Amino acid sequence: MKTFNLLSIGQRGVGKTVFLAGSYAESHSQHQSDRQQLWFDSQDIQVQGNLENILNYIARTGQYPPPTMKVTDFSFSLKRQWLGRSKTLCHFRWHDIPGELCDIHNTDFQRMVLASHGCCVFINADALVHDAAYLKMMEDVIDQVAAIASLVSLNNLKYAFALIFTQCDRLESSAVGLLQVEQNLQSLITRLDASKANYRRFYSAIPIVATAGSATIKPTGAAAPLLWLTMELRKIYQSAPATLAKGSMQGLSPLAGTSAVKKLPGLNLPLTNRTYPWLGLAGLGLLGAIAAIFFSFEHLTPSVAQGAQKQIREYEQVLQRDPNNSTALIKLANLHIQMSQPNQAVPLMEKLVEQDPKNLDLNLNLAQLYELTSQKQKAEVVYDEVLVQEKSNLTALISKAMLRAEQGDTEMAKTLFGQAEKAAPDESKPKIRNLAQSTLQ
Ligand SMILES: Nc1nc2c(ncn2[C@@H]2O[C@H](COP(=O)(O)OP(=O)(O)OP(=O)(O)O)[C@@H](O)[C@H]2O)c(=O)[nH]1
Ligand SMILES: [Mg+2]
Repeated sequence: MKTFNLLSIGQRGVGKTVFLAGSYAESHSQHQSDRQQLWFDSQDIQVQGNLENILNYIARTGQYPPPTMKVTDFSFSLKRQWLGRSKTLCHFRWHDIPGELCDIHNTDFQRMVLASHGCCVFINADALVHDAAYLKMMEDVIDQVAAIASLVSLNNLKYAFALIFTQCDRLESSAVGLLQVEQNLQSLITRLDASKANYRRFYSAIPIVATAGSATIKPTGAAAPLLWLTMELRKIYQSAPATLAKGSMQGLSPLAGTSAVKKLPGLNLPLTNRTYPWLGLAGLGLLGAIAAIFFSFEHLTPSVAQGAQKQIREYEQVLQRDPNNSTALIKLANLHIQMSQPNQAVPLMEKLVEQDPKNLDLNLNLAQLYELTSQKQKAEVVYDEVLVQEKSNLTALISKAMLRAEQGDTEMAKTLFGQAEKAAPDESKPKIRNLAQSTLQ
């Protein structure tokens, strides 16, 4: 039976632990009160004990639990009531993490990203509406989620995101409040839509209510995200997903396949090297860049990261003296990509292309950086320019085909995939055919 790993992304105090306790409590009470068909449970005595501890703490003190100090693992089984009998559908694991762990520079978090099949993204609805600075604080989280969505989309992987708006009971009028939540989170929604991500929004409200001499949580909408996520993953994995990662990914997280990229050496521009990274051939392309954003820090200790910052300052000084120094431009772009700052690499790459417009590798790197920073139209313009210079350039043909397919222009995508297949060496033709099939299905 399948076990899905659910990642949680959310800052300190957003409501991850309260959500977990509320979700468990709601799932159980719904199941007990109206024999709810779907619910989840844990057979693990330690997990049950940890959950009881949280709920007892609330009952005893009338307060929410204290902040999480260390990662605690929770394992659950998703169950269905059927004809008076209960059947286990799948298992899932959830790590309750302290907020600061949710940082792409943290190796434990990177490992969790790679092992995950789906993720819960926590957003404080109350702060989103009432705290003007909150959206700015959320930028890192939004970048992380958008980067995972890009990685999934570029590799044609299957993944599901539950966007969980927490503390909704604090919003005065739910209708107006929820509308504001929607408006304020447009930037994330746009980026998820651009990657055609499989996501759904959930509104969780877990107030504490006092009852005779005791207190308890009264959750609403807290069980739904985990039920949806696990059912969705179950559905996805029943119809064996087409992945571009090598071999079958059965039993492994889809993102785990991309960890192959992590073994590639640090980014050395030109990134593309005229290879076709998402066909599993050697080389670094956009996938390398995205993976680097997540994973390059695995071998970057804090002192190495500091060293990179120092190098950035040094190359910036070189460019102040000599703005067209191409070595400094390349090195600096490379460092920004490694430091998860692709936006800052873009103008540098634009300058490099301006200096050497006929250099196809540089053009392709620029296009890939545009894709990475959600500037798809600009990326397509550059792919077109590459194709003017080299009409059977495989990276440009395939990348443009994927972009056209994303825009719903299946005809054009089909034509481009056809051209790519024709131009590709024999051993790559089946891969291109598979890619076209899974993209256009
Ligand atoms: N009213 C209300 N408050 C909530 C809710 N969820 C969380 N809170 C508040 O948010 C605080 C933090 O919630 P936690 O669940 O501990 O947050 P966390 O994300 O686990 O935070 P760390 O463990 O510190 O990373 C709680 O102490 C509550 O004050 C909710 O649904 N309603
Ligand atoms: Mg917590």
